[in-house]
Amino acid sequence: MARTTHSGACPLDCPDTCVWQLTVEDGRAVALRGDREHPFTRGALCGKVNRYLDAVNGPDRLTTPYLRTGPKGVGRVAYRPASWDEALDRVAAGLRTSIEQDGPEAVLPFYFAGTMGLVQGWSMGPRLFAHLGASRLDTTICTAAARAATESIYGASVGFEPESIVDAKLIVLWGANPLATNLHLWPFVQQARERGAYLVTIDPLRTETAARSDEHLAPLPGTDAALALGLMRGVLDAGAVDEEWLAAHTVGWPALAARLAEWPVSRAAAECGLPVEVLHRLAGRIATAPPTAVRVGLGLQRHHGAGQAIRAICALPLLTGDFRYPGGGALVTTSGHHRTPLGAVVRPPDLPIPPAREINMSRLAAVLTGEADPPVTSLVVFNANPAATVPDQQRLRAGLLRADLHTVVLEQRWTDTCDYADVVLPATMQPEHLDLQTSYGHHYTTLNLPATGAPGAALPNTEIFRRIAAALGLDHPRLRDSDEELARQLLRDSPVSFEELCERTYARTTGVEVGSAPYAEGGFPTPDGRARLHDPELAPSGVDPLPGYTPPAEAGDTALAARFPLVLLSPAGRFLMNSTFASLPWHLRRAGPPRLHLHPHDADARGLADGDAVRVRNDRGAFLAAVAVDEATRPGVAFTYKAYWARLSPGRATVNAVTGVRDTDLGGGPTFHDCRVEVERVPAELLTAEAPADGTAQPVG
Ligand SMILES: Nc1nc2c(c(=O)[nH]1)N[C@H]1C(S)=C(S)[C@@H](COP(=O)(O)OP(=O)(O)OC[C@H]3O[C@@H](n4cnc5c(=O)[nH]c(N)nc54)[C@H](O)[C@@H]3O)O[C@H]1N2
Ligand SMILES: Nc1nc2c(c(=O)[nH]1)N[C@H]1C(S)=C(S)[C@@H](COP(=O)(O)OP(=O)(O)OC[C@H]3O[C@@H](n4cnc5c(=O)[nH]c(N)nc54)[C@H](O)[C@@H]3O)O[C@H]1N2
Ligand code: SF4
Ligand SMILES: [Mo]
Repeated sequence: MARTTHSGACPLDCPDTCVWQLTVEDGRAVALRGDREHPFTRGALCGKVNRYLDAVNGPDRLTTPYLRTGPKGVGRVAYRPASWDEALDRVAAGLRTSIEQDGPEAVLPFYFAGTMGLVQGWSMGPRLFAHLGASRLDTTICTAAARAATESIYGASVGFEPESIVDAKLIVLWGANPLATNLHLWPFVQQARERGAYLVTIDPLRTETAARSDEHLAPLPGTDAALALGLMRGVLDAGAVDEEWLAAHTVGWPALAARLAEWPVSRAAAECGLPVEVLHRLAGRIATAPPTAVRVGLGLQRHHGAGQAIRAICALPLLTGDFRYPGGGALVTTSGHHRTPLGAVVRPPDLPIPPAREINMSRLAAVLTGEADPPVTSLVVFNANPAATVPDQQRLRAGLLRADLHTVVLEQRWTDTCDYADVVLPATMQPEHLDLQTSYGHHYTTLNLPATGAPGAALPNTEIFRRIAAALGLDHPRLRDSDEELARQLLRDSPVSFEELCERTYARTTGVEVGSAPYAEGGFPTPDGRARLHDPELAPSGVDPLPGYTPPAEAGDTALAARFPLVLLSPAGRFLMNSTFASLPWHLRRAGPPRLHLHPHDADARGLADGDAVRVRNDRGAFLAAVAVDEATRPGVAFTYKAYWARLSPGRATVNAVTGVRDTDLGGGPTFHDCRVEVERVPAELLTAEAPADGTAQPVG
């Protein structure tokens, strides 16, 4: 039996970007394990990716194109298999009709990080649509507020070197749950604790991470900016501001100091629902125990005030000059350290690119139901499953059902979104294609070479886009670049070459060394190298140039609270990865069915007990779940995990049936957690009722 081992990268939307070893036997992927040498992977993958081959070898892989023959929204019964030629003709005809009738901006590519691979995800697809003059996608769904906020204050999404967190004396995990979502950071955190570091987690929920911390602060959702302003004031009152470092390496400290006069610790404590002593104690620790490492998660930026919250949190360690030390400062993502020339790869100088409008992906439900003018009449979805993952699901569904909307979906398996497609095209998975990855949680670049063939007629996204270009009669050479050529273009500014990566798989590529303090002497990626505590460039867009407090929008709406008393959070759970694994039996079994976690106080007030079936609703829609009564949350705050599929959920709706389309104060990000609901008991049978096999059941809303 021919048995070979291939190193590659986990493609999922996770800050860890693990390097793995894949064993292939007779052309089939048979085993997967974490690379033992990689400094961040350290020999282990997470639980959900230990079972990644369930997804690769699953009987539900798409192996041929499909064309719709029946109504939209009823499921796979409305489709028939087709050849690539026939499918590509249909794709090209749909795109041509949109362009002829409403201009190229009527075409919208919709994609995100189903694969973090820069080749399959972010190169050829966006390039083709840019050349067509299609609407450009503003890819806001995950980190837009954090990106805008860190670009404002630090010049880019940069921060302390994550492996150096071992040198921190105080670690603050702020709106982050690494035991579920950034697992490989945890051993470094533990190492710091063995050396005496104190660990504080700030999260409205008592997550597995919060439970294993030395201290857990549970603020009211969406109030982090107030908390950060209060902590800054506490640090100032303690006389711990490093005036010299601030004067040398930041701008705007006098203005921010004046702002802090408005933020006595007691005001901040009242705003975020925490005892004032708790804030004093944490400010005292920050004042006296350098270095402090503030690892900021992405959960807290899914509130309306996210941009200001991230700016305020990122300002905090500047005040104490903590960036002077290895492992000191703040870190939201490492993305800004990786200098990939993505713009030039998507829009190469020799390829004509017409100007085009930009469309915010988080607003898709509104865009498809009237917000866009000219309307979007062609939607091409890849690396995303919007029917499950974007807010305002019912309205989105109405948009996707539009008879005049031509939808093409590139997928590995039949997702919720495929149910609304005119054409479904089968795509390859990571062991079957070439890709190149940086990371948003560490400093390494990884090459993933194909290790097996593809099932049936599945093709890499890149090849599908090259064929769509040809079907449209476009013959510019840049639309024929091979995957290897795209990888070489992406590595243009990298210290490592394609050949070296073929040998070594991964390399540290950012120039920031482990154990270093990259901003000890300033040198932030702003024009003058100084961090911006005051940013006048924000004023024209109506944003306060100083870090301030934008209260939650829906969660802070007291009138609405009378009808919808519960604030609902929907963060990531351990066993699913967005919606990617939510149709696989092992993963679904481990994750369990959708549950609504309620504090005993809120459960009692409604006469609800553990296991009861409830409808969770607001004016936008509803989903069904079983109640879990536990003290992981505070009264008035409920939570459920994101990422289930509507088609496989009771009532055919997910949590995104209740989340709304509303932008963050900065960056145009989504506000999934800024959401109010009420719950009511429904008959238990509703949770187990089988959806009709033909998919004709309507959502619960
Ligand atoms: N297992 C697993 N891992 C994942 C994912 C997954 O689905 N499953 N998703 C991946 C993706 S796409 C992303 S973006 C990352 C996200 O990973 P994280 O950055 O960890 O983000 P979330 O899980 O969304 O939220 C983290 C925590 O923020 C808390 N939170 C919510 N609101 C607030 C608030 O107002 N203030 C504070 N302080 N905390 C708040 C939540 O309760 C949650 O525990 O994880 C990636 N990794
Ligand atoms: N309520 C609520 N909703 C949320 C969030 C939340 O916190 N709460 N989090 C949001 C966040 S942070 C994110 S990042 C989004 C994620 O939302 P999406 O970007 O829609 O992510 P996934 O659900 O994982 O969908 C990715 C799809 O890409 C497909 N895919 C993977 N690789 C390839 C490939 O190579 N080719 C093709 N053609 N397809 C591929 C997978 O099969 C999968 O179906 O969800 C958001 N939705
Ligand atoms: S999902 Fe994250 S932790 Fe799991 S294997 Fe992939 S990169 Fe590693
Ligand atoms: Mo995300």
